[in-house]
Amino acid sequence: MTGWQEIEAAFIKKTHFNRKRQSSFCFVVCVFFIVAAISLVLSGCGQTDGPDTDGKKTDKVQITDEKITVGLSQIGSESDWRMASTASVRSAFSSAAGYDLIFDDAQQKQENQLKAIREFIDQGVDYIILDPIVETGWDSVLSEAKEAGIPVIVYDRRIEVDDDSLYTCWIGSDFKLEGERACVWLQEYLESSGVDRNINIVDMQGTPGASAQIGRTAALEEAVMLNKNWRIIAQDTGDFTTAKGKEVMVDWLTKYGSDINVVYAENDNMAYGAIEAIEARGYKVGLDIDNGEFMVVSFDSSHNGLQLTLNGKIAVNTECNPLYGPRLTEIIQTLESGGSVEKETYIEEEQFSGISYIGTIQVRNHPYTVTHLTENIISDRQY
Ligand code: GYE
Repeated sequence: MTGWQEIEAAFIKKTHFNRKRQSSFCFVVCVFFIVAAISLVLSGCGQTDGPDTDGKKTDKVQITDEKITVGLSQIGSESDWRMASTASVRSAFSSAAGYDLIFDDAQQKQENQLKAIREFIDQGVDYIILDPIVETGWDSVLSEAKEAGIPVIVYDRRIEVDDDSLYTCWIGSDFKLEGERACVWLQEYLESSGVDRNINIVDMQGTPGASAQIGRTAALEEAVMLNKNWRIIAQDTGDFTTAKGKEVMVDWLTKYGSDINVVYAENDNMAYGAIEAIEARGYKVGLDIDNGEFMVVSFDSSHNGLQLTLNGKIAVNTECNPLYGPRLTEIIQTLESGGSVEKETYIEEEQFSGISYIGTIQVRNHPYTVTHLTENIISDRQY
């Protein structure tokens, strides 16, 4: 250890609240070097570097001692859902609300998320917030965060780690339940409209290994085991994007054509891509499977997704709520005031359809309302 490192080690104990003291120490060191006119240190203290290396985008933020510094690792900007989620966290973690938010967009790459988290640790942020692209591969980096005494809050998608103490809490959706609700609705619809035939389903999956993909796919696979005339004839990832969704659909149309009855799109953006591809081939999307229409089932319930649901191009849309900003600031405020938070919190979500006669469905012995969509519902929504 160098002399400075020894003094610093004595000065800092590795607890979260001592991160502030670490910043103070850094400030003292900076003042010393300013007086000594060492320009390298002058430029390196008190500011995040925000490099645009590897195409990664990190905000440049002036870290201050008065505010709570939050490093947030966002997955990317692949979908309407993601954009709404980003807008929500950016507005909740505003400077006016007392936060210095360092927002990093990982552009759909886990390696960028790992890099961002390591930068947050180096910068000595007060909290790390992570929406993990996939569930696995976080043990080492989160051990480093724990070692540095920085609490980690995980939201939306989940992580799978050997040691649960590597993160403070998780808040997000029950993705499997979302899928189950979609499948039970489909079952009810087919029964009530007297469709009695083999149902060929194509499963357009989200990013492989993402909780939203794992849960929604698992629900469909289970439903297919229970409904003897359902078959999954193809399964591939559209990576939660419109462009890839379209690409995958084009491929399936070439292979299976009008044999496809249901497109189970694991998010709205892929549903948009699928619908574009189906219509471009001259097929119709809608609810009339018996007359050759392709039924599209989707998730998220974003504005555009709901508009398509109202128009009958998406048969049922199971909501996934992206408005995490206020939920996350509430967690941080609780922790700041010394309170404790639940380790896991599931958020409540809705389900929408353009048809009115399936008002309630039973899933896991629990009644869930299916909201009959109207223009007003769509225009009143925040995302
Ligand atoms: O459904 C999809 C997005 O993780 C719940 O990711 C989120 C999913 C959402 O890209 O649109």
